[in-house]
Amino acid sequence: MLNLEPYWLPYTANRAFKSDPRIIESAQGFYYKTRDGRTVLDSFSGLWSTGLGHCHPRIVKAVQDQVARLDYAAAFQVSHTGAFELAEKVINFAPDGFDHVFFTNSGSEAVDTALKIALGWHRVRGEGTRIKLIGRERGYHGVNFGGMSVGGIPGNRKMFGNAMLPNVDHLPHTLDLEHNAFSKGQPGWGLHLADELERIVALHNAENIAAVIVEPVAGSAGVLVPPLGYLERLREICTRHGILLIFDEVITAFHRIGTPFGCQRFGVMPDIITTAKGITNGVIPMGAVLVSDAIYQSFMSGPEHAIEFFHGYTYSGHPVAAAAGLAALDSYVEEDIGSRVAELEPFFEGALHALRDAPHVIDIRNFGLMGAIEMAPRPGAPGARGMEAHVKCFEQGLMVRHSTDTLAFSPFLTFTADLLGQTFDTVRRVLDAID
Ligand code: PXG
Repeated sequence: MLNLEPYWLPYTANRAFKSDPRIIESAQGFYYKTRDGRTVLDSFSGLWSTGLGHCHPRIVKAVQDQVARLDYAAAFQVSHTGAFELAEKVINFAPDGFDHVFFTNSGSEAVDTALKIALGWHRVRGEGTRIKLIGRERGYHGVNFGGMSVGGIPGNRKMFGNAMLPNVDHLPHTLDLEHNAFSKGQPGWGLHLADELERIVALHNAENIAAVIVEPVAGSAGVLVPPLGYLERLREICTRHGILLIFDEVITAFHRIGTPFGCQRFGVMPDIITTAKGITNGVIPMGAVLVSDAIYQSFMSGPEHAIEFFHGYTYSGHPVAAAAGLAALDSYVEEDIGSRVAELEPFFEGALHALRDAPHVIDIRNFGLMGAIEMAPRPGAPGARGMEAHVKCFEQGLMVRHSTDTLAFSPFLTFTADLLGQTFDTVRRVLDAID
């Protein structure tokens, strides 16, 4: 008997889970195998992480070889080949203007690292009054104190309300079902919400503001797609006021919305990019922060023997993670993943929006291979319908992600139109069956 009690599961209804556990034993390609021997189609690529498929042979081999050759190398004042090779590959993968990579072990750490880089950058340039950080309502930037503070999902904040970083403000989010429900791709309504940044700048004064951080497409909040022109407007306002723009691309990088990084699809370049997940195809934990040469060089002052940025993790650039990253990045290129996503996107959009007339559905949103179906909450029990849909889908052989009453989809980048059809047939059956 497996003892379920000692493990405190993350972001999980522990008591409900332990009375009806869903335990995965193995995975291959598009499928999980459960402990009780059932096969489950994964509609979420792990947790937005495993776009190339589970147990990708090239990545598995790279990890196996690496762990037997160099399991770990001290990360401070010493390094190893793989970290440099991966940094170069990430830079070649990224848009022009990103020249240096700081490695972390998760998206949360990438975000807190980026916020510290932003604060440090202003300070080393003599603008140390710039300490205010601007996030956005319904944004998700991980669970560490910086990311939690700039994040804007109420449930993630309420238990820690008074412990947040103090110098933070938030832009409004851009979802308004009255105006942009059932938009396919970018909504035409909502550009004016970017101008709220001008109001925030006027209130706090640009000289006090370090950075604005947003997800190009908000993932965790249930796929909130930026209105047409919105990201361009944020870019323009940040540039005008000397504020750094950080794109949190933990989800949107590595072809999730088609291009290698999400910013390329929108044609809007931030100053700093955070990423994680797809960098190793989710196989070994890793995150990264990308910056320009100008930002990096600003830190490269003072005596040469002195540390320039007092920040880093024991496992920054871990050899096994780096090996997984190198294999994943080669696979994105050699398997022509960008073209495959572009081909799949219209099928995904069609299959998703075909559920518009299904019971409970009040909105459907999509961009690239990110999609969400929002259901009306059950009166007096928000989240109950979403949880039931998740459990019922799992029982019917489909792994679906839900947050409160929104179902989110992150199909494999190499998925097929047939399997998309199968995915949404199951979802429709389940929506038909639940109250
Ligand atoms: N930023 C963004 C934009 C994210 O999506 C993080 C930071 C934090 O990453 P780590 O690696 O610390 O978890 C994330 C993570 C969901 C879901 O269901 C989303 C995330 C993680 C797990 C589930 O939407 N995003």
